[in-house]
Amino acid sequence: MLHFKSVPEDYVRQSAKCAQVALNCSRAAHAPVPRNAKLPQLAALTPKVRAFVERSAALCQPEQVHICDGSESEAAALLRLMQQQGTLRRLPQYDNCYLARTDPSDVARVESRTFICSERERDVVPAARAGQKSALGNYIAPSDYEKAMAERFPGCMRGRTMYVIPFSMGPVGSPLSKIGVEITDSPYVVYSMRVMTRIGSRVLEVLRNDEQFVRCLHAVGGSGAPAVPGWPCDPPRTIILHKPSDNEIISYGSGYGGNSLLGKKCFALRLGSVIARREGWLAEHMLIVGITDPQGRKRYIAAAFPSACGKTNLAMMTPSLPGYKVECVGDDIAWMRFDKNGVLRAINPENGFFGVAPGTSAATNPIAMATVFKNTVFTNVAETKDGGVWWEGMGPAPESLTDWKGQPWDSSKKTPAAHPNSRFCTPAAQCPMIDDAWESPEGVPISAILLGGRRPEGVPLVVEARDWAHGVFMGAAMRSEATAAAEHSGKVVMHDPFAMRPFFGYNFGEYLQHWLSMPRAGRKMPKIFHVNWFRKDQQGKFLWPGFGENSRVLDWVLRRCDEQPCHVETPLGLVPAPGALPVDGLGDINMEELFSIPKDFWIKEADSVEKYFKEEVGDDLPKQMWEQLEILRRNIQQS
Ligand code: OXD
Ligand code: MN
Repeated sequence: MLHFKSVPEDYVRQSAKCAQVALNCSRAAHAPVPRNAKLPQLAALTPKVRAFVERSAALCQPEQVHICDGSESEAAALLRLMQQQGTLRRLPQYDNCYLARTDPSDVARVESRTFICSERERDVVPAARAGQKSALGNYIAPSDYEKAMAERFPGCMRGRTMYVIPFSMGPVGSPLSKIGVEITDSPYVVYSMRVMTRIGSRVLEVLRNDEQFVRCLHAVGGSGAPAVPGWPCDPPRTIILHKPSDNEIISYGSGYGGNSLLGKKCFALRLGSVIARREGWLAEHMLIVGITDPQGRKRYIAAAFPSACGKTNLAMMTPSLPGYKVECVGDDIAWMRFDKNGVLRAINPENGFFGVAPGTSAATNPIAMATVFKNTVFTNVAETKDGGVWWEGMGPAPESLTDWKGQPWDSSKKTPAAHPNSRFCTPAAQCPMIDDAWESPEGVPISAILLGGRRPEGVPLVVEARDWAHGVFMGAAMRSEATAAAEHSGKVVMHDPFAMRPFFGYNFGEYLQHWLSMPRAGRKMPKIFHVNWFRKDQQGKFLWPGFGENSRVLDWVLRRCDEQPCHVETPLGLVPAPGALPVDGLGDINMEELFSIPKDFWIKEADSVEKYFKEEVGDDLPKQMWEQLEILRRNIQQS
């Protein structure tokens, strides 16, 4: 619950009045909003939403309150306002595209300052880390949670507009969707939430039938003139708090990405995973794609890769194998639930792509390139002289550029022109290969689940799990090189189980138990595979071309889903039988090295997984995971 005891009743009443005239206020203060803009009145809010808005206004003391209706005119007004404030620059090269530059200390998710609150630490942190820092979830006690809020929120929106964003994760009204209300003082967040989720009056309508929603309170913080014009923030005091028991998310100090677009990681994954366990489904860091084979059969797969490991590229893949077609349902998050026929069905709870820009090019992801040059906000990419964008990996650098910090840049510079975690925020509906069923309320049927990461050494291109429990073990044992999406640096290989390490909303041991509990009579369990597009040879060269050529791996995966006997057993699981992976036309692929299972490497890998399980999970690790580790060890020893 928010604290507002010390705020006079009067203020609450006044803020309520404010809401009713907010658009008029903002018209006077900055952005002109068309007169015909429709404003849902505060009085028209459901009682719980209204109470949340009033309490938040009383706490944060904004100058005015604006309830977002999600209209086009509202979006246009926000864009005008942000250009006036210096948050966005229009990019005249493209249609309705904008560039934002953040404060250089507000560029990525801040995992070290992201916490989950519960009465019992064990709800969040596995047994082995009781009272210590855990790699699998930062715990905060309720009293510290309250204190963190009390130190930051009172009066933090003075002189600013408080926006109220009703949003739906998933198609509005779908039985698989969930609703949130984000309160924020950042117009950039409002505009981005409009792209990444479904917002506005139609969402409030759904709330009229069911008052359940997740309360999300976000403030950028900072006072006085911001260090970067149009980007107020408070990096030293940034904090992201989740209280699953109260369906509450609180975020202060950062305006960027998963720290501030609270529907994404905070709701859809951290709170989502808690809700999913409670209700018997799965909220996962996974892309979803539809694949049509040359016979015209369509199947869907979901895939969990850590941030910046090519989820968006796979989700938008142009398959190189003739006769195949890939269509995109989502590139980051999947909510999956078994239906009454025992089929696992997935929705993408998002409405847009918040993709990593560097590395995206006509060669690596032509579909993304065909998607992002209209109606897009780019953040922290470089700008060309003529009002276009550029990032590392897009193609040859234009002669002169302005880098992500607004400084002149040319290729002699040692620093990158675009920040490695620079992003495009673009509507999914305009992706040329968006799947026809991407907004289907019942979700798409999932035939296979892929897990993977960046593993330069030792890990084969593709391995099929022998059964569900083995697949869960593969997910638990996942590791990957660190990425720029969070505040880690360097190329360390980190444990990242299920690509969810930064996103678990509850005890990881219980999460594994939840996955293990999925098989039931009458359920058609998807097959689970581990893939690694990133294995390198002794010279540091990738052994596999990746991108569209990954369709060759998908072809094998789908044949295995049909139970075709195109596999052989290995100590790690099932891999393609010799000749079963179509590599014709690829030139010299060293299949032996690509699929080799070096004994020394795997002994060390098993040791590292054991150490991780012991040090990070301990007594909460389901015993099936220890059994699977033993099977792995035995298989490796005998190989
Ligand atoms: C993301 C991430 O932004 O995983 O999608 O970091
Ligand atoms: Mn992600």
